[in-house]
Amino acid sequence: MKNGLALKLTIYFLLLFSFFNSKADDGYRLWLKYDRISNQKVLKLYLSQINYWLAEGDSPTINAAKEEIQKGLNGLLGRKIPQTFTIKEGVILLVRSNSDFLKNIDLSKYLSNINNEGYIILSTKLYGKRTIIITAKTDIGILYGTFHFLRLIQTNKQIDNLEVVSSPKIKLRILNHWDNLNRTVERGYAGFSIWDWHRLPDYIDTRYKDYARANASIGINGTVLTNVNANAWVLTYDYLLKVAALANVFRPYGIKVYLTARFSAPIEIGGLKTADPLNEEVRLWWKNKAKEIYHLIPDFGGFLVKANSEGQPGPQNYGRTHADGANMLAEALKPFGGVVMWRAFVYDNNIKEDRAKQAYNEFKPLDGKFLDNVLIQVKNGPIDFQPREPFHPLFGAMPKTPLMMEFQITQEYLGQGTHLVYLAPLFKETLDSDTYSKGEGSTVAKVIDGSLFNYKISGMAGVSNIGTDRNWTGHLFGQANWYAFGRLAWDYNLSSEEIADEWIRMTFSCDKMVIDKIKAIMLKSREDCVNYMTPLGLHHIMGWNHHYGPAPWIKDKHREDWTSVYYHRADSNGIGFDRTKTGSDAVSQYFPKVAEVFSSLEKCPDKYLLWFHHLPWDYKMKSGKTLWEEICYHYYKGVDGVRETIKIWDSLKNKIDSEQFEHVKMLLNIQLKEAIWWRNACVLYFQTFSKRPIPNELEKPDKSLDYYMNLSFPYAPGI
Ligand code: BDP
Repeated sequence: MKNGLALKLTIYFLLLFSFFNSKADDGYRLWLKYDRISNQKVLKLYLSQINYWLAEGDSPTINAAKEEIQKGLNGLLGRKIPQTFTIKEGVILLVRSNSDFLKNIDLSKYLSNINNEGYIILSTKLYGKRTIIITAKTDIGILYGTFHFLRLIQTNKQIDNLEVVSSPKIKLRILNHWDNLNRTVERGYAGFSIWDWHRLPDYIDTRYKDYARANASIGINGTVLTNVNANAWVLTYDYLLKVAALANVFRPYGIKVYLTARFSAPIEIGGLKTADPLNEEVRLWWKNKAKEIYHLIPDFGGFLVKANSEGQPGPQNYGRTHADGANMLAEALKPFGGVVMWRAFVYDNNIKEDRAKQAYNEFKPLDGKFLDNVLIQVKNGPIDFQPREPFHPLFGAMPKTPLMMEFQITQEYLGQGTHLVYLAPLFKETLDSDTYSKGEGSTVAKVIDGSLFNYKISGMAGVSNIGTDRNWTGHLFGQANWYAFGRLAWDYNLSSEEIADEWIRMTFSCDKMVIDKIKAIMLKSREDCVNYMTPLGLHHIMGWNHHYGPAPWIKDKHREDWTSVYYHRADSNGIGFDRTKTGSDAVSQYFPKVAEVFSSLEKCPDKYLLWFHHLPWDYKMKSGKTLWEEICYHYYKGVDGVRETIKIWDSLKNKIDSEQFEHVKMLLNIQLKEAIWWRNACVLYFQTFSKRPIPNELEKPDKSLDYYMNLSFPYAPGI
């Protein structure tokens, strides 16, 4: 009888265990899972090293750090790690650098290397007891240090010899949500906006705090809540109350809120007849608006503005310059410490000039004309977040105006919600590019961190990929791009590989085999995507308006600069956009050293070839192949890359969480279908000009060009 009961119980527990085991991970917890460490050796070691935690102070930020360290340690170590109030053996100590606990140790050599957001983590002895000190000049520094320390445990790193000194290289590390007030998200592929405007300010979704935790864990310290294609309504009192409620949740986590300012707001919600930035009434309206905002949100970050671009209103509607517009807003925010992030993403189809040149032409002459709380926010490349672009020529060209970076985390042009594309290599490619603006080594990173030209403020923005999907980003690997953006904004010297390594360990497993395989997939994924979409410098050949899928045939639309033929310029002679002296001469916007490389057929890297040159189909490439063959091989290589990814992924079955595995597996199958679609559509289309065969050894497209040209997607997401 007894045995029978024992057997039944065993079976019951086994079933229960397997249920929980297969119930699996829905991705909500992002990289902050804090599951018990599975490697018993590592776990035992930590348990022998960590006995207590002690945190001094009780500001909201310190309380957040306390909550995090408690949650993190208890979860990761699978045991309650108690709080203590005195130094004991094996304590994790969270205190300000001027704490009495630290009065006997000399921190000066560390402190001089960190700013107000930086932190120090040291394994040492205090009063003869083994202690790990997490310290900073400020509470937010302590919170950042706490997240760093937890990351070390999550990623199974040694903690007995720590000497971490870390400080963000860039001041404003900001997400840009392209979220509309009706909760749709422009170019969003992960559901609706997480800002529940209707139920705010009274209803505080638990997501808001988890959002703040996730961002703080990677050092993001600002968020623009609303779309750059702005709605003035967010500046009305009722909405500002809602914004204030969000700001209250984010504040302990060091995150400031910003809003997009619609330039015509004084007319739309202020009842004025004009929005002319030199009109006194208009100026006063913005000043009063700023006062109202700061009354509700004392640490409001400022405004992000898209003006005179793609139909948005702006100062040029009144014959004024971008500087007039930006300075008016800057003046209103100035007394309260706010900034204006004015976007350089401007181009006009009525101007008969290569779109790639227009931002530079507009902004370069305004260098030095902006107030000191204005940053110019520049997209990484001169066109628009394409799978690959050379760096924007404005970087390095405005020594007297702080330029900040705008990256796109949401994958508008890189497979949207279904393609696994790890973006750190794309971000790094831009940041590491040498502008030569002050001689060799004048990288884009050094322009935007302010070090090259002594900018007083510096910033990096990432267009968010976050939505209401349970796992936040739709594709699980979208989380890696959010993560990578934050890590690089903190420290652009981290390599794509290091960042991937951290994220994989926290998301999947610390098992070496798993890490190696997933890392291999991630690190090649962006190049695979470039290959099956826009190899060799091709760009802007995607679907009309929704930008979903290939459509190199787009032409004869109301705006030439939104067509594909404008960019690839394929004809019977060849393909590519001549941006050298014989063409649009966009190369001349770069510093001579760079211009020389991009202009020269010998020196121009293959990856930018058709961005800068129009070349005959039989042009001899460095590989010995003709240009036509090379284009074909790249498209096929891209598809093969996805096939290889699927093979690697399949080998992870039963090695990682089953829900994660299946989720990614299904998406990879979509990615493969779409990669083939891109390849076939583009190769068949360009073949109508090249009139040359697809090389024999390559599989032939199984559908006709007509088939691809007739596909339509009226309900594609993200518009
Ligand atoms: C393009 C998007 C469009 C944005 C625009 C922008 O297609 O939805 O509004 O950029 O950045 O990439 O303003």
